[in-house]
Amino acid sequence: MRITISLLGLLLMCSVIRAQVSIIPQPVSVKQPRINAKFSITPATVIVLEGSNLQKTAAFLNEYLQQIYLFKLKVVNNSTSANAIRLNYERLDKPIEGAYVLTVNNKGAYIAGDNETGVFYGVQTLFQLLPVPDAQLKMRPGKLGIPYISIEDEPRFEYRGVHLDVSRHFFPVSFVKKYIDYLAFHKLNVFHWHLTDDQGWRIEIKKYPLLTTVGGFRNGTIIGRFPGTGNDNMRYGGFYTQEEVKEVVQYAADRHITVLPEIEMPGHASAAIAAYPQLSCFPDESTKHNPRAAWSGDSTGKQVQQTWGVFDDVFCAGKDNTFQFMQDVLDEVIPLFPGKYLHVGGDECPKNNWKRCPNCQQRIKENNLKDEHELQSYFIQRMEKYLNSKGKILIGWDEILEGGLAPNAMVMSWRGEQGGIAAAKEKHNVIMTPGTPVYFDHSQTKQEDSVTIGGYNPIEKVYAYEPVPKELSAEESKYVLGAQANMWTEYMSNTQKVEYMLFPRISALSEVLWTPKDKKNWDDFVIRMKTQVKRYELMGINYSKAFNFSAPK
Ligand code: TNX
Repeated sequence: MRITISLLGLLLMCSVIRAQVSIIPQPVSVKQPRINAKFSITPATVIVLEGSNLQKTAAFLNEYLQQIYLFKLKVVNNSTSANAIRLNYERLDKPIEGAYVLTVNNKGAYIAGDNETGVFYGVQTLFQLLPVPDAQLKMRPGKLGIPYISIEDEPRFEYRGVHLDVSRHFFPVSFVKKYIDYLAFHKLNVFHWHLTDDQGWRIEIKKYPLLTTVGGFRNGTIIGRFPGTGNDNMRYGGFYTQEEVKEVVQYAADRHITVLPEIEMPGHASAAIAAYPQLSCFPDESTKHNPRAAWSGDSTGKQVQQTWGVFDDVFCAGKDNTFQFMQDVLDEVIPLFPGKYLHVGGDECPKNNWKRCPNCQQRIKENNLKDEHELQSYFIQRMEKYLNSKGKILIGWDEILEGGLAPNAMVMSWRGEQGGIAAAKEKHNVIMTPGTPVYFDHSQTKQEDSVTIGGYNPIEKVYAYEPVPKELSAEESKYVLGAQANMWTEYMSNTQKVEYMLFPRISALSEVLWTPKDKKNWDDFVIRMKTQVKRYELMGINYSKAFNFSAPK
């Protein structure tokens, strides 16, 4: 008992000396003076733009202050006041993308990035130094005390991604923007937008309007876990116009996030085929669906799928029309996305149709291909040539290794890490997205109260993930550009569920991707998460409570 009391006293003393800061992801270096001094942000504080092009970043800071604390600051170009937050640049000669320093002392707050992204991240960190009012916002401090501190920070990996499948379920632009905000808050920088799949084509292509008017809608959806207990018999769908896509891409760019579009080929093509049956090896065959799953409406002809899984009706690799179509689609997609990568899927493409398709067999013969796996490789390589000629780098799921990797392709390793390891050894860049532990469609608790796809990826497992496999040498490890969590939405029909699956695991992921390996510490993370959860509540986020960060250890 006595020990507990004196320990408590010691803890209290410490907290007098140093305010507990809870920054996620944990920065590279955080130093606090041994005094509990604070700088106060009040409505009289000014934001000083000492560097160029920082108006937007200042506006973000103001937006946040307005939203949470109901006041905004004046933005000026110079001031000698100590009641100021200064935004500037440092190390312009040798910049590290996203690096920044943040200092708070008797001269006010100073944030300097190596570039604009760095300043933006510094501001994200500043948010986390502010006191967190309670979620009901009963008490909004008019004076925001932030502790004296000195932070130096930079990301561990250059690729820090989260994906969202908008085909299985469709989410409005407003939610996609929110999702992007969540990434930005965690200093993540790639939003992988999975735009096409068997259950819906979600991006407007002007040359092929039926892709969205027909391929963007299905006549029903199975109820419950596959094969389901029935079909809801409700027409379901939606798509993004090119104008909306541009809006999302700009919104992301303003938050220093690149949008990586995925246009699936040659598999997961049912929705495109429903719109343009000629893209199939067998245009006259009706769409096959699993007889165990209930079907809604017409089951003849080509149909958008109403259930989940892998389907045989894929893009025909024998017909030149298919390639023309794909190129036309890419011609419209490429200008919408300024990033250097374009994802072409390449996963889960059954070869059954190609085996019995005379055109595909002819293509195999003409090109001296060994089998249908090499035909898939031919398909991807042909698309790669096209993308490269337009200045884009092709990304594919790890199946693109089968039958020979396209020469400049980057690989997303999802079936474990083996594909990633093999690709890195072949000197190809790699993004690690292994199902265990970074598939966020898997359960976070063994007793989920709604249906998930299965699996078990609790936050502890996500936190413990190390993206660079032991099997790689130091040289080979350089090819691992980062990692990504994937959000497949078969069992997420609404935005609340997506948030529930994303949070709090996204916070753990951010530390996997940002924080130096030797600075990661689960116990410390748990302590910081207590505050992070309050921020979730403040932002009105629906998060999973599977892990209780407040429980005594
Ligand atoms: C596999 S990961 C898929 C997706 C599914 C997901 C479900 C990948 C490249 N393909 O089509 O939605 O599993 O976890």
